[in-house]
Amino acid sequence: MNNLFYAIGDVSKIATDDYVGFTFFVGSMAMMAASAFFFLSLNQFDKKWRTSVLVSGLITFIAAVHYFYMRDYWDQVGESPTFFRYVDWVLTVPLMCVEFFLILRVAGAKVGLMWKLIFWSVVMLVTGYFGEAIAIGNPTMQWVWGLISGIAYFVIVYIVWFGEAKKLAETAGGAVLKAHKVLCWFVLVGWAIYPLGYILGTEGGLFGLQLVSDIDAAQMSMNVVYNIGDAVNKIGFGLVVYAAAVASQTKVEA
Ligand SMILES: *C/C=C(C)/C=C/C=C(C)/C=C/C1=C(C)CCCC1(C)C
Repeated sequence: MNNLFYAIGDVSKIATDDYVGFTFFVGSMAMMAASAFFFLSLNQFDKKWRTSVLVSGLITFIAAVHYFYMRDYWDQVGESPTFFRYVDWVLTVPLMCVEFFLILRVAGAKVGLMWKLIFWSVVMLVTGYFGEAIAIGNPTMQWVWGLISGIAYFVIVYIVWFGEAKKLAETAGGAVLKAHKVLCWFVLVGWAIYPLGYILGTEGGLFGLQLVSDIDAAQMSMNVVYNIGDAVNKIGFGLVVYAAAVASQTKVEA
């Protein structure tokens, strides 16, 4: 049974109580499987949808590669792979913003909307990184960076739920409107998992929340929460786009 947890090229063992190592491993496999699924489905879509599904595959594939690195880092260094984590996010979250733009193109979405979303996502992640990597051991600064990051997050929530993106989705209607709605929920609920991980990972907690007693437990729970968030959001997001592509194409053919 333990053989299950030997990764190719790296023969270290994952202890049965190492939930972080376990979720890194399962995460990397899930991301790989999802990538294969999206890439292999590309031929069934016409040009209009192919790019969107391709981007779904790129998001999970980039994550898969980072998960292999993060699993090894966790195993060999025994610390949070903060750097790899944020490199992964800074590549994949802007691509999720691109997805919003791509599905809304039918309604005449402008490239400016894409750059706006990308800009705020980068602000959200860079300030988050400052809070996690640079302000470490300084709860006040972690609070400040977390707050700025949270504001950027809410700008994104606003744009997709009520702003420009919402109006375009209504113009598009049909499968696009439906997909946009689900993606909006992913951003509001699915992405909210991350600030929870951030709070959990901060020594002594944040906002007066003392959730876990010591820094090791804090880092452990943070990584498990981030890993669950990544699986839900990256694979889920991709499947929503895939389903929209299938739905809109079936309608055209019928
Ligand atoms: C695939 C990866 C995704 C969808 C990552 C999303 C990350 C976030 C929405 C992170 C948000 C954060 C805050 C809103 C405040 C605290 C710092 C962050 C970066 C964890």
